[in-house]
Amino acid sequence: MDAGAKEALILELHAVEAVKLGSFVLKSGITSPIYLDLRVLVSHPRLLASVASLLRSLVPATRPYDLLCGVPYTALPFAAVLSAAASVPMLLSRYDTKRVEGAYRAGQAVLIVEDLVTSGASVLETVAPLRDEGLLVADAVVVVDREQGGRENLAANGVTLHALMTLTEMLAVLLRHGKVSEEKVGEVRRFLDANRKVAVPGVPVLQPKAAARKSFAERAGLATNPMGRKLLETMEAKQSNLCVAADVGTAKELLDLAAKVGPEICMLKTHVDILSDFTPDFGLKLRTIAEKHNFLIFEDRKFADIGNTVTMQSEGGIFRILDWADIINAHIVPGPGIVDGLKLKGLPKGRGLLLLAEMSSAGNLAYGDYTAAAVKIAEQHSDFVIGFISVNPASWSAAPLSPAFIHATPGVQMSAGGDALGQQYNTPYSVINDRGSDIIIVGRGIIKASNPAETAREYRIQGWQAYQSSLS
Ligand code: 5BU
Repeated sequence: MDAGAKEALILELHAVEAVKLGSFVLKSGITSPIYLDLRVLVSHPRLLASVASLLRSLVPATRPYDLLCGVPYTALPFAAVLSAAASVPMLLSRYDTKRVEGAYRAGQAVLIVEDLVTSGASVLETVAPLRDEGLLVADAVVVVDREQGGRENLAANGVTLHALMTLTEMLAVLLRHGKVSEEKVGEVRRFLDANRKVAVPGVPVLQPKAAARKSFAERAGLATNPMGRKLLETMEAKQSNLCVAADVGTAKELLDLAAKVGPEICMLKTHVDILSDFTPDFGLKLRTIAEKHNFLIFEDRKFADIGNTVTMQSEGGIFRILDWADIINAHIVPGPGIVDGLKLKGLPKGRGLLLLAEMSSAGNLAYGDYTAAAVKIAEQHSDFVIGFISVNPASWSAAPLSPAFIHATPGVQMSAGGDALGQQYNTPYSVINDRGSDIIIVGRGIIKASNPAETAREYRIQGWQAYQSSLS
């Protein structure tokens, strides 16, 4: 939505008294100096229709949905108006009976419609019965994001929030138009700062791990797998928590890139199966560069089969991955047997394994119990598993994870955003400091830059500064 339309909408919401100032106890139990009452929109059908149509425009065309579901009660008319205007059928998700009313088939995608999000608890209450019926929920549209942890709580549950506006944006417009005083805005800002993370019962809250964080050097001493220790020591020695994703089409380009970014990185990530000119000496050539610049090689093969098959896939074939990759990774979908299979040949060669506990792409299914299962498997195999592919490890369950485990996070660029195929980007600072990860994995942000070596240096500095500020 452009700035002019947003401003007009905010002023209209104010005119119909949807914005109330005073002292209010919210559903989550906190007392707020501002209350947004979007129920009043039922008395203003033209405004209701325009809000519904704006909500519809929030969802990118790349994220199609089959059904709509409003969160009771305020958003039900929003969803109904949107449903009628867009000819998209609607469902009712009843939190009293936990039943879903309306016609649907398992596997259909449902867009959640909500008026405002504080902690995200109401959205999650609505999502649960839908998912129990086999429906897929990846997106929620909302009029106002109160910026109090809802976005993060929802993301931790696999739901991407799309908001028409934030509370901060709303206040800025009202202040500019003399509808609220500076003093009141200050009060609301202080309130927001003090209540950035409203918990949802049963949902882990985003909590920077700053206080509990140990340095990479200390953690190297705790590592049980030699490759995990080597990675942490390399990070400390090079003052780098940057991994470049070398997603180029040929071995020649990859080796060139490795030589250029080598001094800046702790690890180079490869997808060997995208190289059109792969030859068996590729591994040796890459290892020579890795030794020269002191970085580790991570083949992002994402093994995903039964133990017996992955043993063969990792050791043999054309690529002979275990001959040259220091670190490999695996999905946990097949269960712990996949780790046993990879360990069989990988551990004697001194390799390390990262488990995919989360993914960076929109609508992915690795969250909640799945992430918890990855942690459990890692703990049972801490001789071989060195850590995780993580997106928001700070939001994982309360049980403390051994500091020896390393978190590596893809989906990183200098500014947040995404690509046309579902990739979602966070900034180095957010990934390391807010989300509690250790390593930033950067692909196109570096390899498509006009000067990859210089850009890698900038990312290394950003990543390292974020790490340092998370220690203090
Ligand atoms: P990008 O160009 O920075 O978007 O590249 C990201 C890289 O990380 C790319 O090689 C992906 O295959 C890889 N990746 C990812 O993006 N998201 C994930 O959840 C995992 C890997 Br696992």
